[in-house]
Amino acid sequence: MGRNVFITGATSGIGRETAIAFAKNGDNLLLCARRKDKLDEMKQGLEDLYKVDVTVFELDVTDRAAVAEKVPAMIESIDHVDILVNNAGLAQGLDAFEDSSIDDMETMIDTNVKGLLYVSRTVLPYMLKRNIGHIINLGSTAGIYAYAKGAVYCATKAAVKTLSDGIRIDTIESDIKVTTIQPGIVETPFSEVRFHGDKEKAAAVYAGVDALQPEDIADIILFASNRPRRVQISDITIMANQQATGFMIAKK
Ligand code: NDP
Ligand code: 8X3
Repeated sequence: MGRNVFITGATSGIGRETAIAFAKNGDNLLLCARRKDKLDEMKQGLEDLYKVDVTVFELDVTDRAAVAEKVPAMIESIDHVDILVNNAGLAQGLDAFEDSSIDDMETMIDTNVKGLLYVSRTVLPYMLKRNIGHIINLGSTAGIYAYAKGAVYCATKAAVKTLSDGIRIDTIESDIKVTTIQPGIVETPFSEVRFHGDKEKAAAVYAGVDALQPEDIADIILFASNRPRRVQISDITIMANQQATGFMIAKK
């Protein structure tokens, strides 16, 4: 029988490809994001193709009250969650700290840190009740190596890594696993979101780089989830072949 996999931010990029990878593996999905039309399309496509159960719901992870109201109801409707992939996240702006928009800073902190906390804090008690579960958090090489003009984004991803470690410590007596996935440059709509819709600026980020593709990361997330019960992968860092640290990339 397939596992129940809850993925946040499933409408695009890494989250979308991760949903596809788990569906291909025969797992059932609980998917959320803000764009309900895209979720509905995914539900239909994945159920038709892979004959798995796909439940979708609109959720803004920064909305604490909505997380508290909707997530328990959705979990109870599918019985339980085996795996939570905290993928919803974004960067906003690429500016020197002194020029950065405080609104952008708050959006990154609210989404990447507080949103992940709201969802994890709600899901974890359900996992603890069954003494089994796996939380997989999307960190980034940006959380390991700060880069110019990315101080707040990098800080949010460093926080993801530290939160994962802290939750792993606090659940040590149970069979809960916690994994941080730390990708380098992955070609997704991430940069278009970062540059507030400026497609030209976004395309320049990936020009001359054989960037990671979202399905590369999805494969690795699926691998981490498929280890025997005794095996807990704490962190995986994945870079493009042309990449050496967070922003050190040899462009061709
Ligand atoms: P995308 O922009 O393609 O996808 C981001 C996803 O997050 C979308 O599905 C979006 O859905 C969702 N999302 C954003 N804000 C919210 C919110 N408030 N509530 C619910 N869902 C939300 O980017 P990526 O796939 O590249 O990014 C996915 C994760 O991977 C992020 O955490 C990112 O930081 C991380 N990452 C990305 C890397 C890259 O180079 N691309 C490298 C390392 C890590 P919707 O708009 O429908 O809500
Ligand atoms: C997102 C990718 O290149 O901004 O984590 O570090 S990057």
